[in-house]
Amino acid sequence: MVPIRKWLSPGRRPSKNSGSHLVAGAVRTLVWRTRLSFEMHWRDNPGAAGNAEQARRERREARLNCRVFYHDKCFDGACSAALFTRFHRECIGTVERFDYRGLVHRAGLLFEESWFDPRGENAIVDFKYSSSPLLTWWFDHHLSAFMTVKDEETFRRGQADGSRAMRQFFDPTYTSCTSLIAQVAGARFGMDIAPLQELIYWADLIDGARYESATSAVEMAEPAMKLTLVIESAPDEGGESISKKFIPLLAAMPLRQVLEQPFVQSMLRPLLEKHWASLELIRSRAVCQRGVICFDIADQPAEGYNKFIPYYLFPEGTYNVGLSKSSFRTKVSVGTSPWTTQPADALANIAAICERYGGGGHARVGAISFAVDQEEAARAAAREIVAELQARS
Ligand SMILES: [Mn+2]
Repeated sequence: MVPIRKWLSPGRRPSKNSGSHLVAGAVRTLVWRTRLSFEMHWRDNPGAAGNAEQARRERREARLNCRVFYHDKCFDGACSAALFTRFHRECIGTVERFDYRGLVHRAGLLFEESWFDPRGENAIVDFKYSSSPLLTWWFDHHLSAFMTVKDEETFRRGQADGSRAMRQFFDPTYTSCTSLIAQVAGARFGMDIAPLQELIYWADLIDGARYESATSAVEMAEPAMKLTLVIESAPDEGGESISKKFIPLLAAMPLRQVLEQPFVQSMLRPLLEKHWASLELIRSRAVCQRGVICFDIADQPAEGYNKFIPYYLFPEGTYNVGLSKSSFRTKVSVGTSPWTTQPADALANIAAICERYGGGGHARVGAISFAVDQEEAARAAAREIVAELQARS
């Protein structure tokens, strides 16, 4: 039998001096008496109470769960999970609870079948497809969305026979997964997405790295920029990424209000201090000659820096070559300014340059990793690449 003390929880005990609390106290006594009579009834008819208990358990289990897998430590990933949840609540309504699991890219299997909830719904947003029959929802905009041919065939079959046509959506022409979900929710499910325009705008801008200037990318004046810094760089708490804490907030309030949350402010402060310190360090080392910005900060190990800092310091630079060191590698980073006025066909292929030194990347940015103790080899490579890029101008 439940002890009476449990019903009269101390935190909710009415105070003696307040009139409204006297009323509350009377109501509480009434509730208490009703429960007491139920309790007595239960003792007299244990069979009836057993049935009631079983019915309660069944009701509880019938409240379905949706497990949402999302791209962890990514602004668009967190926004996608937030928008998906709001869409599901407003337009679908088949589940009562949502729980979230962040995913990161890694070698080997990305999903384990046991992660999917076999009785509720399962969703993946802003991350690769899974051909598990337990996958209900999927939204993605990455070109490399399918890990295997079988995965892609499973997806196409579900679209062709209509069984998943209104549950799984893939369109790599979208800049962010957030904007893809918004488009589908609005056009195909009738959701009012007008209140989410701010979220969609910033997810597109940040996931597409379409910053209007190095100043906006480095000074991070906009709330969305600071939120991205926290979501992507704040250290884990209790072995868990903090991006999950943002999901209930992102589609529920303006971004400025998310930023004002005390837990966000306390995580932001040390990250901004590190950011400004790395800006000053690079400022003290960097030079720009013949269109190439170069700097060497390998003597001050750190876990990364904002990659737009070189163009913030030298807006006239076309390329940058940086030598840095972290706990696990010495790195030569090579990049092209996103704001360069040079025609695309005149620009160097950075991936090809980095590949010659055992590194790789994309046409505009790339990197070469060296072992922590191979600083001199990394420095020599950086010097050669600077000379090669300067010779182009
Ligand atoms: Mn994305």
